[in-house]
Amino acid sequence: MRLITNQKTLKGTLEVPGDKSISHRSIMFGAIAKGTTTIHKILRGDDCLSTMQAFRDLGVVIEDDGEVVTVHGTGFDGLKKTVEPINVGNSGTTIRLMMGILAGRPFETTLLGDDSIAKRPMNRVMLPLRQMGVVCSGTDGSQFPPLRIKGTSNLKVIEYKMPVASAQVKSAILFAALQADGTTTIIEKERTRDHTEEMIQQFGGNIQVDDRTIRVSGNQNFIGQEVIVPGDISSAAFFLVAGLIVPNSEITLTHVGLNPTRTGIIEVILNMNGQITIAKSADSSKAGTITVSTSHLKATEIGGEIIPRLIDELPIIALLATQAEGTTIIRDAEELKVKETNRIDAVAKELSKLGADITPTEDGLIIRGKTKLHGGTVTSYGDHRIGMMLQIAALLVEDGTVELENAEAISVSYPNFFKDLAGICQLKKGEIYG
Ligand code: SPQ
Repeated sequence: MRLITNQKTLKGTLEVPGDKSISHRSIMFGAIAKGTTTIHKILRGDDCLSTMQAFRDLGVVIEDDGEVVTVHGTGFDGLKKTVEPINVGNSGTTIRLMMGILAGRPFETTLLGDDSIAKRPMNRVMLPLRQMGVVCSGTDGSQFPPLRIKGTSNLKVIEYKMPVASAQVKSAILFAALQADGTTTIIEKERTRDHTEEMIQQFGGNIQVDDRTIRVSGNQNFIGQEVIVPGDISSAAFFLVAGLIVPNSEITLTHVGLNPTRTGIIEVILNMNGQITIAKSADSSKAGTITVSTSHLKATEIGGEIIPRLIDELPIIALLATQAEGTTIIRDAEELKVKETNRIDAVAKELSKLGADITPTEDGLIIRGKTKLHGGTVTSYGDHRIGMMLQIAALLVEDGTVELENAEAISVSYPNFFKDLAGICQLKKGEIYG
């Protein structure tokens, strides 16, 4: 696909689609609750559609009138053995969180997905679940999907010190713990996104969180709720960076989720001298309006506890760093190697093709700025975030064209990305991308 290039100004206001992490979890909690859950502004990206289909396969009735998604909850006990394997497509969140939900169901399920899912590590979830009594394994005894998982109605409680900072692993253990007798304790390596903990409370359950220690008891009952999904800061990130690096720009993003476990990118933008203002919505302290404008950026160092709070934004932050004066260093981000693709290698390789000065390291990237970008042919490696990052990079290319291979991957988290971007670029009909 031919990308939009050579933009001299970006202007406008946009509401990005619903948060992917919260959309997945709202379907999951809707299903395991009793009663009806209505979900507004849900993300209808491919990943969340996979989660919806997974629960339909398990016998949950889910309606979508195009506005509101209604989940007729069955409780954990009402989930039924599937006839066919559950196909999670490209979605790591779906497969890992489903493992926790299935941990307490006394039947066997096969979980499979696309080529990328077949390479993502699952031992991080299987090891704690096996300690709880679940029988699970990957292909030929490996840790890789397709996975077979046989849950038990006698789940054991555990105290689990997490070896990786991962909200997916934490959430899988939490879903299993909710079906065990007694109290499970999880100690996080670093604090990660806490949407599962928040939803346990929102759906009427109890959970204790004391810094990195989380305690949750089993056999809790959940009641259906009304959920309004805030915009995804991980999707907003592409427009935040576009507004900072394209000349003569000002972009406003409304109703963006501002959960502190997700807002690391805002701290980075401020550290880099980015012009950014945030107005929290009166009705919700965890959403707000963000405005950015073209900025004279300086390099920064990113590592330590902030990493889980911006892990999915690191590809687009790397692009931001190519337009900052000085050397930016990203460290402690080895988790990037096990996302939809190896994001350390993909970012370094593809941005270098466009003229960036960027070196991959064992746990991050070294980016020297400021560089002028040029045209070329690049690939998303089937990774939505790499694809969107490359389109934002292309906006800066004055001479030549940029061709993106595997652009369709973007629909995983942002089906209308190109349409929204065309609006901000103020492209007229006929001047459209593609
Ligand atoms: O669902 P998936 O494919 O794992 O999605 C990604 C993404 O970029 O959209 C990661 F590739 O986001 C994860 C995120 O990296 C979503 C997530 C969640 O909703 O709990 C947590 C993070 O993953 P992890 O492995 O750190 O727990």
